[in-house]
Amino acid sequence: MKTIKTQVAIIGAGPSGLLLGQLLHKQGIDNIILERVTGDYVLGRIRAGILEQGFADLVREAGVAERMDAEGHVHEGVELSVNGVRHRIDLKELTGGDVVVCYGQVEITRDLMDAREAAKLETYYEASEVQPHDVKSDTPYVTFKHGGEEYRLECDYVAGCDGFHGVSRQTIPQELRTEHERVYPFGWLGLMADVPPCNEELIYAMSERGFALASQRSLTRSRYYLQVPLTDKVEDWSDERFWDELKKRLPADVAANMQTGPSIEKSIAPLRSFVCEPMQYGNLFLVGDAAHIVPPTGAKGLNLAASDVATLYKILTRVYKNGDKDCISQYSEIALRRVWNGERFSWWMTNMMHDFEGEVSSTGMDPLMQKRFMESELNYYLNSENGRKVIAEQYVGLPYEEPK
Ligand code: RFL
Ligand code: PHB
Repeated sequence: MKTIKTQVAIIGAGPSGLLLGQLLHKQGIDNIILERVTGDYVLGRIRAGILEQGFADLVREAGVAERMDAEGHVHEGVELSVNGVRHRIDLKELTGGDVVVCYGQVEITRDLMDAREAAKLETYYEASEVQPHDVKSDTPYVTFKHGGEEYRLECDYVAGCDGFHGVSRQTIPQELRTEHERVYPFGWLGLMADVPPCNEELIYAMSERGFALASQRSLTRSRYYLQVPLTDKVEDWSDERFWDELKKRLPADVAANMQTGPSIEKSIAPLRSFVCEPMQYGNLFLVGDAAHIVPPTGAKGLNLAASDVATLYKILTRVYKNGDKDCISQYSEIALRRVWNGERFSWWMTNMMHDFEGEVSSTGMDPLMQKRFMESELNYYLNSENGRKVIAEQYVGLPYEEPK
């Protein structure tokens, strides 16, 4: 067994692990990342596209913002369409200046990987059997296998940035964690194509045929989503069928101008709300999807991961710079406050904009009554300036809380 040492062992080289690693490095805090798959595999996961300003600022603080600032597009507004009627939410005006940045998760991950390589920071890709040990003690360690060799990584802290299916959350004894979960009765079918976006800003569309989202990655690359039954398979959806259905769900004038083309990616993601409490156990911290999942309707998943990273990075900086070990215990509480807010917003947006027909309602209402209430709620919010302000404030993201 080969023994290696660092200050913070990071499990997972997704955006959470890479961003945390970069921020800690900037503060002179040593870290090693252990990742189960290859870097290329990580970059093959097409996911988020919308970054809150807080996230963008954090990427700038990490010194990795050059490409994001050059190629990312600032969006000052977002549209919601209700049965073909378009409503614009002016994010900038309603929030007093806040906006979101449209820049893909793949791109941000690649920028973080490049920066990590340039700084010659250690990352073990294709590390198998990763397992944290003794995380309640002052001498935790993580064992793993790499290139046919067994390793013992000794560290002060373990950051579990290993996503929903990772090993870190399972390290917290079952009787000490509570997992809250809601699985929605539909999924999102996503399609990427090298065609110009159908609109300058994103359009979230609620329609009689179900939900659709028109998003983008650049002026020449579009990302679209359709609500589909969980029983559907990607093979059921030819490109032609996708484009036809999308046009029926988006406002007619938008559909009329839509450019279509061959897909370069197509996949179905299930929708889930999930929170694990607490988010820490001794010297192990859960970060990002390892601790919580939101349905993508509010564009909050990656952004919540970033606020966890911000909290943990500030706490660890205090520990190493000021010797203030006591502040460690604040992590879970601070992170969870923002997580629950993002969870609630994502759940609410999902409820208002999707077709739940067929799901047995837990409210005791018949499905049509439930649907009418949702439509009424959505119309109320969109037709009132106060209502639009509530959506705008949440969409751009609440401020990060500073540790005490
Ligand atoms: P990730 O990205 O899942 O990375 C975890 C990493 O850990 C590795 N790993 C392990 N490594 C070592 N040992 C083990 N035992 C391991 N087990 C796992 C994995 O290989 C992986 O590399 O989690 P992270 O870093 O917390 O990042 C979270 C985000 O990826 C996620 O929240 C977002 O993608 C969610 N999301 C969106 N978020 C937004 O903020 N805005 C959006 O617009 C948005 N759109 C989306 C989304 C997620 C989607 N899907 C498919 C889930 C759209 C979609 C369709
Ligand atoms: C995306 O571009 O992938 C995207 C944008 C906004 C969302 C979800 C996904 O709410």
